[in-house]
Amino acid sequence: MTFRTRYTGLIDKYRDRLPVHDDTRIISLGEGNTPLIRLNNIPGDLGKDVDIYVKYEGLNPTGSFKDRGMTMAVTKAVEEGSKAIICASTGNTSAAAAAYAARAGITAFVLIPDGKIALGKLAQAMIHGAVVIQIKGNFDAGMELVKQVGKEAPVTIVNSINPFRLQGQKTAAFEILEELGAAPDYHCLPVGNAGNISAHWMGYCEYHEHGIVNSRPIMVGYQAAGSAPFMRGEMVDNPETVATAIRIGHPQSWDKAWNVQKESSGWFDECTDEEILAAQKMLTEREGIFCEPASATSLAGAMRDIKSGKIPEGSKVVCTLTGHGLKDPDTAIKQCEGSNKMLKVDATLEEVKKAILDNM
Ligand code: AN7
Repeated sequence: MTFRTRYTGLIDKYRDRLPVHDDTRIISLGEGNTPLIRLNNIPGDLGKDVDIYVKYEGLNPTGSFKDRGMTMAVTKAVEEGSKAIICASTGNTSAAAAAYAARAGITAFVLIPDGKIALGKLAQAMIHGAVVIQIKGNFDAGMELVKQVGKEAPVTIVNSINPFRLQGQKTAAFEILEELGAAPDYHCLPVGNAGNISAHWMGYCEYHEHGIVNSRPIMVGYQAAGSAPFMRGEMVDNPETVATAIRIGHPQSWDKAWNVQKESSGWFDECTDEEILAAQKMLTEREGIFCEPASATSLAGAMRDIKSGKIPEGSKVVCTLTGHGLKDPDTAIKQCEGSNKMLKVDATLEEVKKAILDNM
């Protein structure tokens, strides 16, 4: 039996393509290397001959794609001598910042919208020992405050306006290209600040420019209908959606994302909360894959565009599932309220047997 080399995170794997030095102390939790899962049942359900893969970023160490960016941002912050990091967050960035700061032995300050982040994410920020600053305002307000306080206090901003974040996140595109051996025809992502779609495009372009692959995908960004500035063509002041991760009205990577759309001949679209939740449920029930609501936006949009033929049959489609379903247990349980599969019976053989036979 031969043993493989231990996987030690994406900076180690892609250090030639990332801004680190040989002696940089790398702050890693083994992020990256997430599975690209081919959907078995949903294409048939849609009645379409398409190949759909989901990149399950929820399997990163803190349960979202943010770890890819955070390993880079915190590694560089520590290299530069920073003792504290700060971010505004709809939840996942704060969870990642808290964990990587703990790993590095520095302080994390996280600004979150009071009452509007999913329970799992709040638990993560708290248990990792971040200083949690709940603001009576939304993500966009928090982001503005972080930008201002970053000028006045000795803290490193680790939101995606920190360019090292996107450097780390571009590695997801590398992994997809390596696994598929070529670019997919379409890559669909949920869009909030639009950092991730921009980072993926950077990664695709980098492998293309270096001749490692000879094609690039069409990039498609889906937003939640109540928080869809790219659809409106302008900033949205009071974004609302069940997908709290992407409850963002003033995207920080606005220009970058429009460039991605133009250069890749892609498009933006929006999904209603109902479509998002239906896609989340379909993925759990039909494929056994549990992602958080925001993540299901990529699949919700892709399914609609596949059904309409905008994404034609014969296409190879990758949907990024940005975060794990366990991040938001409340919404998951609410989705199943009134389910006839939740039974309460007496603790007797007879009752349990009846419950089984009645539900076969
Ligand atoms: C699950 O955590 O902005 O378009 O503060 O958590 O790169 O912003 C989260 C964003 C998609 C959108 N899916 O990515 C934050 C935060 C999930 C997310 C997005 C987020 P971007």
